[in-house]
Amino acid sequence: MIQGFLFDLDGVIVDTAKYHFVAWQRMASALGIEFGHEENEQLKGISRVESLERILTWGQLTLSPEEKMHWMHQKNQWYLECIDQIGGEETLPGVAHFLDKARIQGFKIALGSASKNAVPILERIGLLDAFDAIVDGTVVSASKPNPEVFLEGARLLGLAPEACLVFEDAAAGVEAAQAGGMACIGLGDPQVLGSAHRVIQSFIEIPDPQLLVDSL
Ligand code: B16
Ligand code: MG
Repeated sequence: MIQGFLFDLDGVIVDTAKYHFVAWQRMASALGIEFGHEENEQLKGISRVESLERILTWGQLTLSPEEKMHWMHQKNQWYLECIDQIGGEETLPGVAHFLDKARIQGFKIALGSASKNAVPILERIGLLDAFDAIVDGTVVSASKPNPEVFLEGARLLGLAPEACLVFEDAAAGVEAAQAGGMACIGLGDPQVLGSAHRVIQSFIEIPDPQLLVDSL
């Protein structure tokens, strides 16, 4: 019986992928590496350090540990410049309503994101208080598809993994949920998220959390 929800952040609660794109592209261009939307897609749900490693591999570039630290810091500064502008209007459709209703219906709610910027982003969009627990890139080190981020979320909610339902927009995140023994709702392209229990385009399709759980 599902008693709790674990939410990914980027692509589920707010579309920050477009800002990661701006910042990674700026870095890639400075390093002479081509970086387009196709590459950005492959970084969804992937940690900052792992994302940098992938971009360097694509560009066949080797950097020292100090240079890598420098570029990760620089990329994050550019990303934060974008994030500084966001507000509640950037929350994806139907999410705030779903979170409200889930709380009223007695579900426990945690965040399970790879981002180290999760708390300031939730503050900016006014949803920090909607979560009973936050597990983010400052807490866990293993990148999805490792299930650590979701297992820690379930633990903090005091629930068994099988009592949790994950919401994810990235293939690596769906894999992480399944590796942790949790059911998963995918948000986005069914071709990419086909192994999820169900794939939706937005929370508008599932306005009632209890009905969703009963339908699984
Ligand atoms: P940061 P999620 C992920 O968020 C993003 O999808 C991914 O593109 C990003 O590299 C990662 O967070 C780390 O973000 O640089 O802010 O620590 O989808 O797991 O909520
Ligand atoms: Mg995501």
